[in-house]
Amino acid sequence: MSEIDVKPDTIAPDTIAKPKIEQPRLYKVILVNDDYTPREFVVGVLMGVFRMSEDQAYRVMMTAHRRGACVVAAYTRDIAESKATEATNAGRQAGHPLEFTTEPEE
Ligand code: TYC
Repeated sequence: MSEIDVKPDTIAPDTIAKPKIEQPRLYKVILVNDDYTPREFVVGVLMGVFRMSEDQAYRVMMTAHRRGACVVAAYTRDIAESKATEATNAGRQAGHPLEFTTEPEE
C-alpha cells in the first residue's frame, strides 16, 4: 500500500461539521391593564391579533385585569413588536388606552 492510499482511521476534529443551530431570542408580548378599556374589547383584540379562542382570550384578559399585566405569547422580535403595535393601535383607533408591550425572554 502506497502512502497515498493511507486513510486516517479517525477524522480530524476540524473537518467534522458540527451543526450550530442558534435559536433566535424570543420576545414576550405583555397585555397591560387599565381602568377604561371595556373587557369585551380586550377579548376581541386578543382573538383577532393573537388568534386566541374566546375562552383563552377571556382568561388572559382577566389575568391582566386582576394582576396588572399578563404575558400573551412569545415570538421572534419583529413579530412580537408588530403584533404589540397592531393590538395597541386597535385600542387607540377605538379611543381606548389599551397597551401591549414587549420584552425579551430570559
Ligand atoms: N380593567 C378593564 C376594565 O375593568 C378591563 C381590562 C382588562 C383592560 C385587561 C385592559 O389589559 C386589560 N374595564
